[in-house]
Amino acid sequence: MKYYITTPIYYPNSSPHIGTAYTTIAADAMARLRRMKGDEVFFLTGTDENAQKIVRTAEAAGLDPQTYVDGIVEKFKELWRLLDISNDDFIRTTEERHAKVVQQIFTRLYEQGDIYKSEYEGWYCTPCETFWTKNKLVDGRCPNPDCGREVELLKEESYFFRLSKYEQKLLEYIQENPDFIQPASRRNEMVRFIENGLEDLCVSRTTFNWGIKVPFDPKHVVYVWLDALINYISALGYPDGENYEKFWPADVHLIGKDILRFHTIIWPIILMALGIPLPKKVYGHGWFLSREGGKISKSRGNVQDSFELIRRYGSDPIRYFLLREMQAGMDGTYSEDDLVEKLNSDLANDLGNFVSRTLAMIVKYNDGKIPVPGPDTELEAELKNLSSTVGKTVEQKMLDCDPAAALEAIWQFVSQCNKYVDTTAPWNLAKDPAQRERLNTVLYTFAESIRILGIFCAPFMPGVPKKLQPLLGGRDYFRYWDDATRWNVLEPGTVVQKGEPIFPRVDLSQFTEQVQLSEQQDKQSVPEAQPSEAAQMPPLKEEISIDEFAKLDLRVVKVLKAEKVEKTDKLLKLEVEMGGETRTVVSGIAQHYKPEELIGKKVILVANLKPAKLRGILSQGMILAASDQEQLEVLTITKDIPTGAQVK
Ligand code: ME8
Repeated sequence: MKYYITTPIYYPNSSPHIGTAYTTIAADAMARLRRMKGDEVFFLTGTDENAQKIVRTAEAAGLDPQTYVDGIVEKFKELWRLLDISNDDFIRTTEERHAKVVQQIFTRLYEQGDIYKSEYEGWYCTPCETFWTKNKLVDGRCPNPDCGREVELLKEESYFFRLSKYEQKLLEYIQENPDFIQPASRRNEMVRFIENGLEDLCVSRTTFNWGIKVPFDPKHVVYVWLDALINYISALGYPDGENYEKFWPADVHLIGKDILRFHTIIWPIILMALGIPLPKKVYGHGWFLSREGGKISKSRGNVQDSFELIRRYGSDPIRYFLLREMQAGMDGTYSEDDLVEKLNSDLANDLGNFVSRTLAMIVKYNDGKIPVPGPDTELEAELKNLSSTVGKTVEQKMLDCDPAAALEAIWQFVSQCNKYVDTTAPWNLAKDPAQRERLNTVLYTFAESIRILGIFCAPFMPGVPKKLQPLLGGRDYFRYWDDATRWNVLEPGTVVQKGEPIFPRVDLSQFTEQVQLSEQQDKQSVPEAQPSEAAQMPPLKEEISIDEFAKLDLRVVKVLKAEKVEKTDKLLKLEVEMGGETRTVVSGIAQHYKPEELIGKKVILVANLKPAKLRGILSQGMILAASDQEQLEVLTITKDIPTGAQVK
């Protein structure tokens, strides 16, 4: 079987971010699974470089567009490398192999009468690279709900593409091929849009010259969307390349919902006009939103440096979090807090602990050797059945472009594995020599479950099998998907290693403290050698004015309740009272105070600090404390000053 999957080609107008990364990671997981199933896979990604907005951004950066995009494209490639993206090709629309196909197609469509010359008078949104008619604008601005920016009036000679001619044919195609536009909710949206009538599309520009020239009329450059969509076949060597023959039509174009219209109207009509088959599926997934609610996007400026995130957590946890968080047909929410929480609960705790504790038991009870198993009981049969159900579910869910559901199924297996440990209680079996054979079966089942988990995780977190391989004796057991539903693969006698935890727990505060410290250090001039006592003192911060200080709202509050935050060593959850109002505050003081020591104390709260979620708890402010590296003391008020009083 062959499998061709694509991502959008991204605009290299700024560095890639988490949202962009989602589509690429999801496509990568699908491609990896199909390869593990033995399919011949072609996985394509790339960059969309001939956009007007690129010209503007490059100008603003004082660079020519080519130099500008060359720099950003390197960042995309580097990010994909760091995130273990296994693309087979990377297409850039400034490459000759692409431009020549676009020119060929443009000429052909012109010659057969599907493209004609006329004059365009209307509006253009450069950030969206979209033409709009006046009646579509909202308050004179871009009607795209995620944009709403200013549009520009264009009046220029242009070529037009006869979308209207194909309206009925496209509608019929969509009705007859329900799988073509997915998820189904998005299909209905597109059908309604087409039924409202398609207007011919302006497909060339004359007011700038960055882009692919219309070969027979070179003062025109081809409209960026017509140019970009063609990448899906130019990369295969259309019209006569070997890969084109082999891989077209694509199995899936995976994209975000923002660009569904281009992919399910303009693109199929280009293909219909050329008389070539349509892609089997266009899947428009939701967006990652920030916790405040807006789409994570370059223009909103709410993106976190992806390279820094990888430095902090590594590629696998980021891949896991993004894939698990975006439920089919919905938007997902991204925050670093939630990422850390998932890493600690699902990866360090559920998966990582299962691996460490079971390997430790093989080491302890059988000198690290995988034993010869005895007969199965119902417990083993149950685990085996589940592994084959999960294997099938994951395959289907990934064909449906739903990695979140696939991971959910895998985590049912993880949880069943943990239950198996608790139910079989090998620590009791080990005490009774009569139970030796049963213990061997259990230890053997542990090792097999680890092998199977390695296969299940491989498409989603390619680092996991690499970590497990040396622990299970060094052989690569993780290449074929179907081996996950086969048992008794490991050879008894194989020596396992306990190793380091495959996913160590992470505390977000370790990074925020690091950042604060390095920011402070950055602000200091190079320090002279200092006397030893002063060297202990953290450097002083920049001077501020009294007005800046006055912005801080410090208040006296009373601690009503205090408890440890589950699964953390450092955090206490406090309930404090301030002039009749109660607030929840999460504070990193658990190593210095028992919860009961704080109850009834009057302490000082930074009351106007923006609330932040820590371990899923909304913390509404911060308690003041003095500390050095070893000790910490919460600042308290000993006189009878009422809560709510200001600290100045
Ligand atoms: O539209 N959540 O490029 P682009 C999820 N060049 N996915 C997101 C996202 C978010 N917050 N932000 C971006 C273009 N994406 C055109 C495509 S294809 C022939 C031309 C992902 O750089 C999502 O896949 O604006 C979205 O469709 C794509 O990035 C847009 O990338």
